[in-house]
Amino acid sequence: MKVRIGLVGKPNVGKSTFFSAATLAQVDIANYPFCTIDPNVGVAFVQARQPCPCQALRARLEGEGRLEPASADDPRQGSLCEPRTGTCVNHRRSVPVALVDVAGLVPGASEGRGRGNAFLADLANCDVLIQVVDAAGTTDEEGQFLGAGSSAEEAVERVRAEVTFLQDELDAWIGGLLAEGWNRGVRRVQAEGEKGLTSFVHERLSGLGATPTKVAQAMANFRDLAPTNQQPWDWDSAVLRTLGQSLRKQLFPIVYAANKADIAPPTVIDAFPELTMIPCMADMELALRRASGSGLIRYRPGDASFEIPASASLSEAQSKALDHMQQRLASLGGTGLAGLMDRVLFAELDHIVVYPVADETHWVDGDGRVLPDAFVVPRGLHAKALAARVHTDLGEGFIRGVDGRTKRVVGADHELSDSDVLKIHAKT
Ligand SMILES: Nc1nc2c(ncn2[C@@H]2O[C@H](COP(=O)(O)OP(=O)(O)O)[C@@H](O)[C@H]2O)c(=O)[nH]1
Ligand SMILES: [Mg+2]
Repeated sequence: MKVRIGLVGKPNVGKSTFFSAATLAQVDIANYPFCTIDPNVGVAFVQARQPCPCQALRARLEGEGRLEPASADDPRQGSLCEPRTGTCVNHRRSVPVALVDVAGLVPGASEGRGRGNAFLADLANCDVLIQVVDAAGTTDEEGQFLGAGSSAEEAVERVRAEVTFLQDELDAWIGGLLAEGWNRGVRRVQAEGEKGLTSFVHERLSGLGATPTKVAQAMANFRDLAPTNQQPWDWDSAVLRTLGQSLRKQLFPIVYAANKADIAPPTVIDAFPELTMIPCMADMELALRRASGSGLIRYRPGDASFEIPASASLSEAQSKALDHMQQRLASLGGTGLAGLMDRVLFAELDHIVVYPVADETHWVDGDGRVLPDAFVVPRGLHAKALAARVHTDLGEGFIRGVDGRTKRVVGADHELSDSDVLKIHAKT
């Protein structure tokens, strides 16, 4: 159950550039069965917010005199863990998420135009969306280039149109699914009351990732937004639209990548205080990762600068280009991509990273591998639910857990916190 992030937006905003940059790291595809199916699905790595537990492990081992401090030239800068996927350097652990380049946002997609149903099917599988918008306003509604030089007001209006456009498509899609069975839903309300309505909505939208919790939350928000004494069978289309919007916000939270920030009027971002919108430079991230991959520069995603190794022999043109990039990068405090992915995973989805182990003392798996797995899960996930994610048998046979840091025994409904290490005892 990997988190799936959908990249969506009108044509030519930079989705594919963003996707290439974010998924450039070489991964062993065999570990990620979901990427072999579709070239538009890739793996992106996001840095965990808390230090990897291998930091605490190192401190303990050094304190007990069982390990020498890391040497100054240690390429892993002290990290001890052996991640099965992702990396850990200086106790900064990266975790994999699935990223999907969802092309085909065109007017009327919800009615089957363009890639229509294929577009919606791609979206339905995503936990959260990143809408890439053209913050520079260089393209029209269909993504046709208008030429550079649009004013700040024009750029804001174009971005607003992009934002509204996706929301409207999603609302129309959800609204359509609800309307299709509304009469049946209404009969269930007459028979079972509010509970009937909630379970009807859940059934209609389960293909979109609706869960009872999300539907209940959406219903509560809807009741606040559209207080009405009318019975559901009397709700007019405006009330139903509000219901659809509340559901959309739960099912498809959207974070905005204000791309092409390098050529965008800086005030565009300020025009959308109600949205989570982050300036991005996808093509620069792609260029930096490629340059770093070929050894030309030293750059870590998320950094606001890069280094040029003393040994590099650069042409004058290359030096100039790199200087220019260095300035752009400094002015924005980075390309924005790493910060955006962090926001999506840890703020918008409110996920945490937890480390199941087979041994609560040494934090190893059955083969003696140190902290091999980092699971990205919703905050507060119960110990038993984590066990089930590790392996169905562990979930079914769950007896108890042991918190690897405190050594306390924890029960099935113990709520996990960020960076927890958990040993699971189960009947086999
Ligand atoms: N100025 C600028 N151009 C960009 C940026 N990111 C992408 N582009 C350009 O935008 C155009 C469309 O990019 P593409 O990724 O194909 O867009 P898609 O149709 O949304 O997948 C290409 O010419 C990219 O080089 C950026 O951050 N700044
Ligand atoms: Mg594309």
